[in-house]
Amino acid sequence: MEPAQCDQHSVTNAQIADTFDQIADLLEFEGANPFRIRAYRNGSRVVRDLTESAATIIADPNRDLTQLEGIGKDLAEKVATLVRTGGLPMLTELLERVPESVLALLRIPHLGPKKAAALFHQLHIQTLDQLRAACEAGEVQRLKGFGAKSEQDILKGIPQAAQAADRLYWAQADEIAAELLAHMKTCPEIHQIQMAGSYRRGRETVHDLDVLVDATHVAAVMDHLGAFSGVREVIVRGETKMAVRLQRGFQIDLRVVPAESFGAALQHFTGSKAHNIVLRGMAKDRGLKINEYGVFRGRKRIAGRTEEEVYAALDLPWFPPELRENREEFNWAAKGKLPALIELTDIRGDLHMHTTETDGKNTLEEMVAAARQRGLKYIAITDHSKRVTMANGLDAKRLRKQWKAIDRLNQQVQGIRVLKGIELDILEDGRLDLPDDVLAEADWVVCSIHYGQNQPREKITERLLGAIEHPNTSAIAHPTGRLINRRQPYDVDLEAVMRAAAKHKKLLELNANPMRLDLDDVACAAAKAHGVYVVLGTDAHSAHDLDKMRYGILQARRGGLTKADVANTRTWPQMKKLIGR
Ligand code: DGT
Ligand code: CA
Ligand code: CA
Ligand code: ZN
Repeated sequence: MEPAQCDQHSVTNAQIADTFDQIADLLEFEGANPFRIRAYRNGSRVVRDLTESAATIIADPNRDLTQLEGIGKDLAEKVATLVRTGGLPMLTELLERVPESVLALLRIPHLGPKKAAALFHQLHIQTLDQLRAACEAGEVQRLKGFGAKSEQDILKGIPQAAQAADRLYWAQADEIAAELLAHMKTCPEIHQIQMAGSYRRGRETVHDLDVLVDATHVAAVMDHLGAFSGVREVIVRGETKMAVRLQRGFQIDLRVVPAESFGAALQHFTGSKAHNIVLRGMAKDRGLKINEYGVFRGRKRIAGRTEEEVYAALDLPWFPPELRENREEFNWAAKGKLPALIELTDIRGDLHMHTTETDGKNTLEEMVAAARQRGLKYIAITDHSKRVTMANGLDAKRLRKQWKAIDRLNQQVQGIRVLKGIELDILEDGRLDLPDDVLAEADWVVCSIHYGQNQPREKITERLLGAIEHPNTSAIAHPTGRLINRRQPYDVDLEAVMRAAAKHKKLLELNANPMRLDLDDVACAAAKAHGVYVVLGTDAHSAHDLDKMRYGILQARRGGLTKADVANTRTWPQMKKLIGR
């Protein structure tokens, strides 16, 4: 078979967006004009969110990318060059001045582009390892603008930056996986194809994609992978195994297996390692052997074609991949009680979203229409309260005005109920950001800590407990404040928070934003054990952000949550009862 032609349409929107992001990063490192940097970041978002391919729009003589908001003449030309040639001279020039590896320095918390540039130009630091060595040798604190304290902070931030360079958000991996699958499916030699690894298990970050193919004509499949437009280099190509690197270093591992081993290989390469170790032990106990080729008694393969058959050979049920972490899954299986994990279609309402009144991109009316279109039965509008000045947070007067608009809207729209809500800041001193009489009028009050995140554990915990004990609150948003790959959770006694939430019938959020996913999977399981219901919210800042619910669903499933464990699978009246309102 011929490898896929590299025609005009092979550069995807995500690749264009990634290129713009990379340019923005490099420009930022060089200290370029902030407006110019922002133009690339905006352009990246616009292209990424397009529902049709940019290449298609360019190919159409009657259309023009500059018709899109956020895409000017300059960016439109760059997209055209990318589509035409697959590359961009501007990026090549930037990379001649600044090696790509220095961008890792920008991922260190609080190390802005200026300081990163100083490290690069004055100490010739290009990698995180070199930076660590320089910190340990005390060279960094001698630079102008740095001190002993900032040297310590940098040293502390290096592991997080290293992880960020190494692991993509699941949502980013998903974008790549979708493009890769679409490409691979055009290869007629492939009988079955599946993603395995941490991606299939729905982990919040993914190091590499493990792709499994059932085919007999191995070379054709490998040629086809090599022709994927994102591929930058082939790392290895063997008999059945191939690994390629994409732009920005992300790796894809391909394995080609025969049909009789496909299920065994899928099981094996889905992992996790810890889950597989237990399986090997169970096989041994039964006088069997399990590996990526099948389950064997002596030399005889007794299973391997499907995962179901592989697990059944060990008297086990098929495990949803999200549960395969060797936490509770084997205990549940032994009791015959695997939980029926929650699914996206179980969700009836979304209780965390913003509008143009604060930092959202779409109006109240647009958010309601988008929610309705997605089949949601109720939503809460939860714009920021006034403490969040950066987002133009609402005071009592503006909030009441918004609620009036919601009352009017509820009389006009059919099929969806709009709740009067607020994302209420828990202030640094523990007080709530709006007066009690306002909160008493709300349908839904979700409380957040946005400021004072560096306070000591007792103080943070006390602030959250205060919010939970308040009679007019409903839930705690993103309860640990972490940003995956960027910011550690604040120091909080989650046990105490969960006990209080159970006692006062308050909910804890699982924020579905792929950078938050807060509570995480382990904390979701703990909440359930404490008898606390979890509420899933997208924290949407635009209409299409409402689609992020599925990321939260994955994390909830990893936490072993069922439909019943998640509050907003209920109708709003049922849910109100649940929280005793
Ligand atoms: P990642 O890629 O770090 O996000 O996590 P995984 O779980 O995808 O890890 P990966 O890509 O190294 O391996 C995929 C699966 O293959 C893993 O979950 C278990 C299985 N596996 C089989 N043999 C080995 C082995 O020798 N080493 C590792 N690391 N995994 C193995
Ligand atoms: Ca992997
Ligand atoms: Ca791998
Ligand atoms: Zn929010």
